[in-house]
Amino acid sequence: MELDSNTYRRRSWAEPWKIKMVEHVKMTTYEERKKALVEAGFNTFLLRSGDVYIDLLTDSGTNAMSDRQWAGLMLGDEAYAGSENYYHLEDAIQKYYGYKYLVPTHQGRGAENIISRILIKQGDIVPGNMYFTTTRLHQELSGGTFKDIIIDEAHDPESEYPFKGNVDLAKLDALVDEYGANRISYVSIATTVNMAGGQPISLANLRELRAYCLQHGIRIIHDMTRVAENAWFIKQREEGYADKSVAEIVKEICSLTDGATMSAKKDALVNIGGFLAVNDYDIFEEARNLVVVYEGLHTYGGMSGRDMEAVAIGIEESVQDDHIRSRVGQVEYLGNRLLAHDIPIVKPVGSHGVFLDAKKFLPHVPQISFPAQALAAAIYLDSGIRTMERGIVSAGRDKLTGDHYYPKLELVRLTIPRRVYTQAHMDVVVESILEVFDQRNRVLGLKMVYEPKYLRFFQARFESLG
Ligand code: P71
Repeated sequence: MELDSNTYRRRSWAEPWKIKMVEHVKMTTYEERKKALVEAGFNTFLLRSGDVYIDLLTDSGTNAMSDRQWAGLMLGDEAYAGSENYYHLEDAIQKYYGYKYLVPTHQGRGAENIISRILIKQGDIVPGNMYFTTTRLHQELSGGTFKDIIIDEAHDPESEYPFKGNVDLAKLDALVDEYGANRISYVSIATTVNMAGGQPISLANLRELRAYCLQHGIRIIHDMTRVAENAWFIKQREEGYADKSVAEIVKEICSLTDGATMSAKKDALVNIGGFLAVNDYDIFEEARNLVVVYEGLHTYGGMSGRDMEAVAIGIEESVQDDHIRSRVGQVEYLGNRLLAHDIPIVKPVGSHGVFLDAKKFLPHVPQISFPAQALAAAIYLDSGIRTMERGIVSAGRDKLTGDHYYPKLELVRLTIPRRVYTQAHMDVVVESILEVFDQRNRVLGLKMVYEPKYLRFFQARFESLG
């Protein structure tokens, strides 16, 4: 029998790897989980991971490294200065992202601190496609004020717009009119937009933004934490990109920006690491000077040589079409199964996780009783699955009025680590969410009893209202 040459084409998003080593996970009883949850003050950040069955807290630093990356660790050159691995990392960043100069940092927020200190002056405005917690805090600590210029669709969980990470240029233009371009430090562009549910920006929108910014002399700083995932959505959804590789699209995105902060703990498939990359030599020089104050020498930032090697290899693996297809495919599998049961989630399904709409899930819990925090606690109690609040607790308080921000999006994030869990794990997650949905009337909300000053969601403590 003659087989058509297409017969062997991979049809499913099935993983392009097999498992060489396993890590056992612990199953717990309801009583054990209840005790752990009370001890953690109903905050999933405060649970011990030994009490967690499936850990969907974050995709940050929770990735499984490949055999090539583990082998790379053995090539760590732990010289204090000028480590060979620094040069490998520099090569990878130039080759796959196209940025000229590299300043390594211990993780993303290290790079955010440095670039904010360099580019933001007291009283400046920093527009961006939605805030991210650590990014905005560093902008504020440097004297800046973040302004959201993302399109309105991004704040609507029901909108199926394919590029909910896009910028509304009219919103940016209004800021330029009001404050003048010279008070705008830079435009902060994230790929993909985490707090909107892992939503992408299109290349058409980024190109338009670039033209506008060039005209007004405004820089674009790229939060490239999940750039390969953003590129995959462009390949799937944007006209003219179906035949381009993810690697080509990633490079094109980067080419439309002036510099980038990166948390390598996400896209780049490692457990720790990050960097600042810029094209302007003067900014590089200043960053290279500041990094020795906050992170470490300019050829390691906060990373060991072996960490830098793992990042360099991870960057290369992260832009392979097969890898990204399966990574996003798994997230979509989970999202589509929940949608089939009419569970309210942010649509379209995002790149790094599925986001439950807590306002719709628990309509009887007012936002001031922290519905997303309460829902994350209920899911843990049901099954030992750990998720993360991305709502009013994460949003924090307005630095001027001291009042809570009341974000439109009140979400629970089921974040999928890369190359870690199986389809069967995703099925267990669906079972648990359906169970909690059936019993949602029993979830009554929480009261905050301890509130830290910075990034309160990490360590805040709560008590149950019933
Ligand atoms: C995530 C994280 C890690 C995190 C950070 C803050 C609160 C809870 C969890 C980190 C990001 C990110 C984007 C878009 C910068 C950072 C900071 N995300 N930009 O999603 O998603 O990077 O953690 O390496 O410092 O769980 P860093």
